[in-house]
Amino acid sequence: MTVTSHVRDDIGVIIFSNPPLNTISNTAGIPQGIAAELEKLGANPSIKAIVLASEGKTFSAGADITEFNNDPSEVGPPVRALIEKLDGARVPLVAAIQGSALGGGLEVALGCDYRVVAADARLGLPEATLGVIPGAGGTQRLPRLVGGSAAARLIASGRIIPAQGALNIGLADRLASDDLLSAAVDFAREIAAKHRRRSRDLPLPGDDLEATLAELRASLPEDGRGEAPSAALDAIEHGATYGISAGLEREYALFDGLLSSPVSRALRHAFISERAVGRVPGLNLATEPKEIRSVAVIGAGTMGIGISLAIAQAGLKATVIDLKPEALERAEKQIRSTVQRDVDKGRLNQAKAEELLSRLFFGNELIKAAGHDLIIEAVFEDMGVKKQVFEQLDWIADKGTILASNTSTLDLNQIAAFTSRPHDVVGLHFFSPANIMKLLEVIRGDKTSDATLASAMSFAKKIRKVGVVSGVCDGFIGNRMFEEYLREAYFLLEEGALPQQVDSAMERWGMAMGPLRTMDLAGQDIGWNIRKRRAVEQPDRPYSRIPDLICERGWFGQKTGRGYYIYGERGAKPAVDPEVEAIVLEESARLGITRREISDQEIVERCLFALVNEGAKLLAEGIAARPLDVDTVWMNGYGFPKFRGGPMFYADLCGLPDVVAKINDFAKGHQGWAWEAAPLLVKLVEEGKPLSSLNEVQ
Ligand code: 3H9
Repeated sequence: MTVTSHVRDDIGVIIFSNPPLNTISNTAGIPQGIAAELEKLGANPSIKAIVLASEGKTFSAGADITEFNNDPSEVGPPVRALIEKLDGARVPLVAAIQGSALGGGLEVALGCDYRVVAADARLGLPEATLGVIPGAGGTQRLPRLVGGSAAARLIASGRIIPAQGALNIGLADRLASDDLLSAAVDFAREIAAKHRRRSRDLPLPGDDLEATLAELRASLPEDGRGEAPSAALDAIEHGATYGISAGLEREYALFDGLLSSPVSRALRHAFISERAVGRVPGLNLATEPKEIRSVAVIGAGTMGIGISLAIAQAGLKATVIDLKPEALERAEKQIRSTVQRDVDKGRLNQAKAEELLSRLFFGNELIKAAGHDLIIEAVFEDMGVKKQVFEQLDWIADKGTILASNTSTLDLNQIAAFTSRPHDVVGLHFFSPANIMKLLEVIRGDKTSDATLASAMSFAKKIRKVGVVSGVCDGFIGNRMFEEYLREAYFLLEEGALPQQVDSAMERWGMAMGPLRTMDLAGQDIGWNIRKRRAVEQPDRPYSRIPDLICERGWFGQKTGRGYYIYGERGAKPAVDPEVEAIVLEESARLGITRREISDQEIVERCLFALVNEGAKLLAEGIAARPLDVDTVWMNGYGFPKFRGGPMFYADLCGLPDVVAKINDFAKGHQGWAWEAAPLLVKLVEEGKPLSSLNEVQ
């Protein structure tokens, strides 16, 4: 990191640099460094104004969130002291903003009198998305610049606005047409003769703040998600009522308190983990990924269509290949109608839609897969079918082409062995709808080379997915855990709960969708097929008959209008099905179970600890490298709430000794055979360590 200054005639220029994103890091001494240069320039009487700029593509991503676990009394004070220094400067200050100016970065810019922005600038106070509030004056200064209502909306949502939007609301003062620093220096010269215009001295514009605060408060979720936005609104209101000094004091206290809240810790863990999954343990960092420009997707079913769309949306070319012309025709129609829906909803303009469609090609012979950098197989989930495809791809594909399978359950090592180049084979397990879901499990086979894995991870990033590496096992990380979660949900039904109770308990806890509703959405026939296969492969493994009893009636969920619930018009709330209730009650009776009241807490603990226990087994087997990989899979592919941080993070929060004690209790209850504390959990408890201690393993 460096902070330097120089003088351009009568204008001082401070430039700070802390790659890659110029965080206002305390440990790197950024606030202290800027303050020192400010003092130096301030002492020069010939200087009439000062420009504050940074090096690189982004002005500043804000405070360094990796420092938030430090003592709260050390987090806020350095940047607050810097802003006080900016307030006390003798001459007007101009911030020159390129790329992002977020959080503490924007707060430093708000400590300047004016802001000149480059066309690519994005400004915002997204702290609430990390479970905290702006803690260096943002809740007080932004309202004075743009009005209380506009500021409250921006801060509560964490919304980021582009340069022109910032200009429109008075957050920015000038848009630089090309050289940002020269434009900022010119601007500084224009305003040099004026008095200072500190944002803290501006009168709060009169607007409908009270009504806006009431509206926003009413819209906040009642669970942990509402905590930070609600605190931000309090700080804004306090400053509007009692003046800026009181407002700042309130803001600082709220920020400091939120730093250690479980919600903020979880959201920070989610943010950091989503990025850390890209650093794959054991993968040689020097491995150059292969550049992927065009992709062939084999299979024009639901997955093939979604994958092709995701690729084209990211600006790459995709060729959908299917031997059945009618399947291709259907795929093309569906792709066009999905893109048209985006145009109709204003998410895409017509020109961009045409461009996107022009990147999609269709072919009805496998030979059309030749010449692409990557081939993704998305055909029927059957080893025989996969064998045929991969044997042919082996002679069709150019040397060095990456061969990927979208299998969700089959053995990737076996698939790789159908080719003469298993080192080029990798799994790319997309989640449906593949053009929307963020998660991509990248499956590393026993023989997958580092170059193939690095290329697959780089491809994931390119198509804007969160790629998480998983080893080979039935179900990989996500579905293997999902099966345990679901199994426990069925056992709860046998014992006394009803589908709507299990789903509501999990949804109230924060899951985007309860387990049974999820099965209705995914299509129950898929799970049924897997259970049939399991019954042959693992005949001794008992499981609940309830889902089979539903499937036998042809009730596969939403697609058949009936599953655990009855589905009416699209968008209508699914109705409870008395016949499903009768099936559940009959099954309990058949098993000789006297049904009992089951609390929401028990439902949540049994379902979640089933996840935790299986996650720990995956870690011990090396299928998942770190707990943060497991958490990222669940938060990006299974609707696990980010404000809970993923199952493994949540287990640490509950305390591993308590989790293991509960698991041991469950082992004494109904279907207790399904519970045996994972040896890794037991070992960590004995050693007094949390799961997070395994995140440091590289
Ligand atoms: C705050 O400011 C509080 C103040 O109000 C109060 C102070 C008292 N800190 O996302 P990328 C890392 S709260 C630490 O892939 P992009 C990131 O983990 C903060 N590290 O880049 C990754 O590390 P690695 C408010 C950070 O170009 C690397 O940088 N600010 C931070 O796709 C590259 O990140 C925010 O909420 C950070 N603040 O996107 C903004 N930011 O390579 C958070 C990033 O080791 N940041 N890293 O895995 C972002 O939204 C995006 O990073 C940004 C760039 C859009 C800026």
